[in-house]
Amino acid sequence: MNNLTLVIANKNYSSWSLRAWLLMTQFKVNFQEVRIPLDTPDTPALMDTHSPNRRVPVLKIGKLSVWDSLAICETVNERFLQGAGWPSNPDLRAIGRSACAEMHSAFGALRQTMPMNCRRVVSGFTPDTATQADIERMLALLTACLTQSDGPFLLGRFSIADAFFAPVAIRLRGYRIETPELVTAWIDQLFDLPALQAWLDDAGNETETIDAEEVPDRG
Ligand SMILES: N[C@@H](CCC(=O)N[C@@H](CS)C(=O)NCC(=O)O)C(=O)O
Repeated sequence: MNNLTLVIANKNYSSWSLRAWLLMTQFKVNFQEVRIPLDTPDTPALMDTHSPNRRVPVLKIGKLSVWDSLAICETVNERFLQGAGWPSNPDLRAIGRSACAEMHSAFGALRQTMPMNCRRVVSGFTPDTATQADIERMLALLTACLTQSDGPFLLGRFSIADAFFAPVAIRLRGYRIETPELVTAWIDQLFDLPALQAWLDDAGNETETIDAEEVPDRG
């Protein structure tokens, strides 16, 4: 057993945790998992124990803590995947890095009004104007990646980009957003991965509910 521990939150809700977990699981990196349920009286103390910024995911490599999902994915790629987390084509790598950076720094409305919720399919969801604009940009970005790489994953083979956008795939399905054929095929590919299925199964078995993350059905 190596000395890697990935600290995550609820699998049902934690989109940031999913990114790091999916990359490591799909690439068969051995790690132990520590789960901190969000929004409980114990959450702040547990976060203090495991995370320098009270957020997860955190990857512990021996005494070293790496926080933030993008930093974790890059570190895992560098230390454990010999670079296989990104495609070998430098143009696709640059596109993938741009896409992940955009995911990290934008899409605020989509994140806020369409929280990831692995257990739910929300009916009657109508995006507001800002969310609709985020959805349109998202679909354009996903389509551009799939067109440029020729699929079936965003940059060809499964990469950090797919790990990063997996929560988006879950949201697009979960809020019943209409997607172009190319994007639908990518979502199907992702959902077919045993690693993602394992995460979804675990999420389905969790018992905690966070009301603020539960978007009501509207018909
Ligand atoms: N940009 C950070 C965001 C991490 C983040 O916001 N994580 C949430 C869980 S999804 C968290 O730890 N929240 C702490 C809390 O709600 O107490 C990343 O990419 O890792």
